[in-house]
Amino acid sequence: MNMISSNIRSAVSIGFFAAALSLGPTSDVIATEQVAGSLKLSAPWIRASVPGQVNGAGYVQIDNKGKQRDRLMSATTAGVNRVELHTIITENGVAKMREVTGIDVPASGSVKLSPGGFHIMFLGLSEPFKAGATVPVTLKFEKAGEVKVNFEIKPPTYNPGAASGHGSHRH
Ligand SMILES: [Cu+2]
Repeated sequence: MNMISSNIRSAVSIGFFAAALSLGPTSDVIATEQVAGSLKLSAPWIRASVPGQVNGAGYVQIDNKGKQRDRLMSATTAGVNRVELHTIITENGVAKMREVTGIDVPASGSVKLSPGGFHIMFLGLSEPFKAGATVPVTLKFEKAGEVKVNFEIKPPTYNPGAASGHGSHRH
């Protein structure tokens, strides 16, 4: 019986990686933008793990065309112990991560999850995040409900905030 259950477990795990690999060639098409109700989710990405790293962070731009505020309540994905929503605060010159209960998306406005601020925290990775793969994440919003988003894994050196001035765009 032990042998059977261990065979099943490895079959599931191989299936997971085959699915992840098959998304690779089309990831540019599916990962750039997604609309859910009045929300638009753009450029979802996760920083690739460096050796020894067991946690990871995900980022995405969320625009709200609606007249009502929405709120990101939680996120889930396979292959991690726990997913939390975090922000970064600075106390006495030291940046620290803090869990938040939700991230508001203002009416007719936007919120950008980005390095140095709000992020989706993946805790206890069963496998490292490898650049070039995608991670399917389900985001749960108060009003828009559940939205499945494919996060693209970018190299550890990727930092879109440093390379362009688009981060300051606001409405
Ligand atoms: Cu964090």
